[in-house]
Amino acid sequence: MGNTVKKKGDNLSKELNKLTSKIEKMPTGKSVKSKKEKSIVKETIDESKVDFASIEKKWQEAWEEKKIFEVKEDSKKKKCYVLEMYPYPSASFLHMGHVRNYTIGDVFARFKRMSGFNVLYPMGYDSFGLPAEIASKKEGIHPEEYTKMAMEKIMAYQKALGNSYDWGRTLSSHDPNYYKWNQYFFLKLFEKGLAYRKKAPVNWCEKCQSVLANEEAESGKCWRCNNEVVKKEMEQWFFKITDYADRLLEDLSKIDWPEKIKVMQRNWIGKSFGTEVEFLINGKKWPVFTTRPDTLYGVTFMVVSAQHPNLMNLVTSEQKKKVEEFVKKCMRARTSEEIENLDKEGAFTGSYAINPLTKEKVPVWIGNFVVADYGSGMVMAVPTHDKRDFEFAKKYKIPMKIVIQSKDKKINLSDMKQAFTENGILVNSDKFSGMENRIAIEEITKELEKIKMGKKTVNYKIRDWMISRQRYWGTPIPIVYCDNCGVVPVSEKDLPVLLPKKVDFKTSGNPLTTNSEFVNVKCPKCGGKGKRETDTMGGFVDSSWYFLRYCDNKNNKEAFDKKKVEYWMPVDQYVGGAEHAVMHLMYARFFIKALNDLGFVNFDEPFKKLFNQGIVYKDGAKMSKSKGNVVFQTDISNKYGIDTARLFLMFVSSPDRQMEWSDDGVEGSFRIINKLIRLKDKVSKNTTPLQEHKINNTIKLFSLNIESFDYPKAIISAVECLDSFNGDIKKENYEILLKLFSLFCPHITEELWHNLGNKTFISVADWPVADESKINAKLEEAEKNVDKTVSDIITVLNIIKEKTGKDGNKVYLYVMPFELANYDAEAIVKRTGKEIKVFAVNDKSKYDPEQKSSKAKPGKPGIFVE
Ligand code: ANZ
Ligand code: ZN
Repeated sequence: MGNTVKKKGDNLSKELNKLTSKIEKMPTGKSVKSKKEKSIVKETIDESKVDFASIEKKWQEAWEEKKIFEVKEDSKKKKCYVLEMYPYPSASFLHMGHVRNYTIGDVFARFKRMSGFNVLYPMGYDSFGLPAEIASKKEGIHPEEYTKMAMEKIMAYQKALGNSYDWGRTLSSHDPNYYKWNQYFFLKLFEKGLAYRKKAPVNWCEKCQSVLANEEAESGKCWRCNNEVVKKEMEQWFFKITDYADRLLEDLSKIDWPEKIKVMQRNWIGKSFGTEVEFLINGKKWPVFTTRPDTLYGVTFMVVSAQHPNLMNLVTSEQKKKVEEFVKKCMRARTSEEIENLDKEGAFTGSYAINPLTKEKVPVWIGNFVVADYGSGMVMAVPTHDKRDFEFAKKYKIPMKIVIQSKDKKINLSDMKQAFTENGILVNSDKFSGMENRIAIEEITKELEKIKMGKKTVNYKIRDWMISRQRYWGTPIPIVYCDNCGVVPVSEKDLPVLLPKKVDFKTSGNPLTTNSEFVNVKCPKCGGKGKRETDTMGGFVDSSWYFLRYCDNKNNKEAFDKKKVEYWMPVDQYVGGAEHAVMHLMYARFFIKALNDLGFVNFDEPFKKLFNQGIVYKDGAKMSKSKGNVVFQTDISNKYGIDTARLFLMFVSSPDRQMEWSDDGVEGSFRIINKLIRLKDKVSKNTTPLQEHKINNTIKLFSLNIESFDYPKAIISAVECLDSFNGDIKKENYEILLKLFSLFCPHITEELWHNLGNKTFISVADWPVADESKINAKLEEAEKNVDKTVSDIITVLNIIKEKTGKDGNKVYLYVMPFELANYDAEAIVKRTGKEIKVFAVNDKSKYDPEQKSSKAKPGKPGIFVE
């Protein structure tokens, strides 16, 4: 990944360098070339003595005191809900990756707010989870203290960013006022049969007698004792997301998300149309799922999963030992990625299966590449036309048979190097031979249906959502087990089931089981002895509806007021990492659909638009504390102020791209801000058509680019505009520039805005609207021509001086007749210090002793100097 990082940011950083080097030269008249000179520029900047830190503090306090970012429902105003995925509060500083992430959302929220929308932009904390629990096991600090401390810290750092959050709406998932409603919704789903219990494999350490999270079982070893981790079947709670598979798939068309995320969701749902084919093994029917019934005549063996529940029914006594050894080998916990890349391995069961059409007998193997819980957990293997089967057959020298022939180049068993997986014509397939394989898929399925040995079917990859965690730091599942009544839900009036504070963190198992007062309770139904469920809910339950609670975070009667939620929802712009493409984003979509069915909300998709920010890299690796390659928020803000960090991060690369951090660019952004500050001294009453053109054109470009998240382009347009002012700028136009920059640099622009005498806040000022009638690209063209001509005149003057030792005094310009208006003699006089006369080339009365007018070209006048 390291190599591609640079490439992507390249063009933009070039652009940035070009722009900021212009700025380097302009304000002080010193160009920055050597290191020595660079320090001169630093000194001049230091001379400006702008105390960024106190400006930031002043305006952050003023915004909070005046509550300018707090919002209420207002039916007369169009709403816009901007949301960043709420963070896990870890007790560490924010680094540039975080700063970038939060700035992306803030810029958008500020833009929408100034554009007249009623903007809901909240922040809260995903404060349940494993790290706090691990910290308490290691350091003896209670997860609650740890979480409180971490939240205070992260909030302080977030506030220092100057983001326009409505801090009155904050929430944290470990707050009983929040998780009470997790429990409430759990009960509602339970009533509907959408929450249920079943056995499922967990990571298990035999030595610690404990369930492990995936994070604790990395590379198959227990984090505590380094013992091998195995899979163990245990009762777990699930949400029935599979009931919603089709809706989750179809409704992707309703939402405006990056296509790559939609693709990941589609793959995760994994809807697959195929055929179920029945094979007879020892007189019993065993179904297999195939998407390629057209290859049925080419089946030369069967493969069953090592975790298939009825596996042992297939194994003959001679094969038992070998099979058991192999199954044990497969017990080790593995990630799905590991399974993908595993060498294909297996063992023979001793049994044979009968092909329903050919009546051929083929051997049944066990294989590590067949998953137990997809299809039927057994496959019909066609090594000639399936990659995995090919590998397996080669390894165990199982015969093969070609049944699909290529239309282009005939394939032969003798020189086959890989499976032929393309379309073709059936061969060796009895009455189906000669048929196109796409058609044969249909025809062979029909034949199977006729003889009652198969049928059309659909399979999904998605599995029900396992919410159980054998952990302390999460929402207790509101269930009691009673010997008489079985599984009994806690009644609603007894919610919340509070997480007890007193537990023993030294246990290797779930600390929650150590508090007997919590565990031993009366059965809610019969009053007899009961035991509480000690599993807690995984954090994805918390994050599946927190955005609803922001709409009404103080409600203690309901999870939220339906009207309020219906005003604000759905989220108009969601911002977060692509790593959440499937889990969080799928679970939240499911949860909202379920709440919709239960009548809690009247919409069925939570996030209308999604934006994935790119990752920040440094020295080729993702910026992270564990890698030790972090640049902290304070590293930059202490030196330049947070506005510089924000501007730089949004400028240097498009927010959806990954970027490589570089210290160099930061100074460039700092100079932009300083130029903006200095321009305040040039504020006047005067303007020109050219100035009006530039300002209005910039408003237009800037707004369009913010709307589409092309932040660097927006900034480039504003910086170019800023750059073009070497003389006066009309006050109103300067204020417009401040408004544009305020999205990225909210503190310094707020300060400058007030310096101009404004009593309101720029942060909630009206967004400027471009006056199209003042946009005239010709003016800009003309300006460029004058620039070029001035530099040509200077060159000519220098040549004359060199040749004759004399200074020229009078300059005559000959321009195309239609360009006459573009050459403002007065402006050229100002810039060259010479007397200037401008003629059209066809002017009969022009003074032109050396016939220089014949050299004139459009955009390039002839020049004569006396
Ligand atoms: C015979 C065959 C011949 C297949 C061929 C493919 C190509 P998708 O599209 O992902 O649904 N399969 C079925 N159940 C499986 C399981 N539990 N574990 C691993 N593989 C399984 O893939 C369906 C195909 O994956 C099925 O079609 C089956 O192999 C395999 F030339 O059947 B096929
Ligand atoms: Zn009971």
